[in-house]
Amino acid sequence: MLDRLSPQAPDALLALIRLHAADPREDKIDLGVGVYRTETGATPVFAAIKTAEQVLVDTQDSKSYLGPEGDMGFVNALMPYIFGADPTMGGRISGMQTPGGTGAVRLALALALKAGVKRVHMGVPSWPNHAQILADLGMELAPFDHANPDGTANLDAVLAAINGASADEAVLLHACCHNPTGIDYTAEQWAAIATAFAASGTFPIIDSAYQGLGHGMEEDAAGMRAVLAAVPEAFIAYSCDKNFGQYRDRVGAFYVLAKEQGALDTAFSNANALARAGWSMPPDHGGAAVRIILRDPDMTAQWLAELDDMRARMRGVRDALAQAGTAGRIDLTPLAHQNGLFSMLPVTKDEVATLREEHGTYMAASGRINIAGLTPGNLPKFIAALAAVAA
Ligand code: PLP
Ligand code: TYF
Repeated sequence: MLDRLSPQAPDALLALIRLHAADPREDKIDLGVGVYRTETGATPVFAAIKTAEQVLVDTQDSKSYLGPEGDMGFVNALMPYIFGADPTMGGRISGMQTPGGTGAVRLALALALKAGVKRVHMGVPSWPNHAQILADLGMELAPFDHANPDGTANLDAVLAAINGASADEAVLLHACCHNPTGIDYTAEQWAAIATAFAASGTFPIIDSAYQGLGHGMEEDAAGMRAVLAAVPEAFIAYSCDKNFGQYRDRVGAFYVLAKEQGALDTAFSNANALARAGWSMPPDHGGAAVRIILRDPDMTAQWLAELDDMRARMRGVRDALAQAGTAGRIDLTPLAHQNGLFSMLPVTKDEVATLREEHGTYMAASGRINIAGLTPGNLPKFIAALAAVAA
């Protein structure tokens, strides 16, 4: 039977991890997979998480099953950070825990499919897994251009998608720190997007995987909140894997905004059934650590300070790149106005290969770089390599 299977390409981003690890050059530079790194290239566990994990070890008295919804203390403690001062919007938002943001995106799209959505409009390029999950669910992807050639977000394209979508279609947006471009909608653009969703009745699915890595926890949620304030219904897929540094512990949540409580209950009875058929229950540890942090003011302050440091360091790298001006034909100045872990460089696949082979500099074939892979130590080398290759 197994001979009926054909080999599949590995995840290109995850494959880069191995390629980089196998490179013996000491001055190699890893700008591949999206994890935060310090100035010394480390991806440490947050101190606030370490403290919370110790509390968890000391106080957890059972590892018995919870349920498909996971740790509701975690799910609810996050809500003020995501949704603001009225975190349930008058009892219209509820959530459940998922295995990472990936599980949340999967659940959002599977539930949309169950509710009759067959086609999802999405700005491209996007995180590659969005398209893979849609394909796996047998849903159609209707792509539009996320950005204009001048590096601004393409408002006309997203408005056309929202206004043109039919009742069996949805529009998927990144809440902030767009992966892979770093190009986010401005506040004015979000306002126009919210108005279009409200007027058209098109269903919004919002993926928030990087809250706090752009301009701040509140600032990064503002666009999404503008949409939620304007619409009757929406799905939100959330990840804590970047803003709490929990990557491998797979911490995420799925939220639904509905017209009223009865609709929420029905939505979650369906979401629970989908979760049971997929992973049964989410892993507990990382979500429990987040809950412990968010219920303790000191740990919360420590977490927010660590997030501030991450954000400031990435801003510093962006500013340093922009100050360099150009590298060869590449204009680096737009990177200062982009957000989060990623930006795209206008390099060819061949140039990406040359950067890797001749300069030990690893990035996605698309030209996406992980800003946090750059440090004061390797930035001059990176700019020189880029100038040499993209002459
Ligand atoms: N959504 C986007 C846009 C992402 O870039 C990622 C990747 O990290 C995810 C969701 C999934 O995150 P997680 O690692 O929590 O599954
Ligand atoms: O885009 C990235 O690098 C992150 C991490 O299948 C990631 O979002 C990459 C691929 C993947 C899961 C997470």
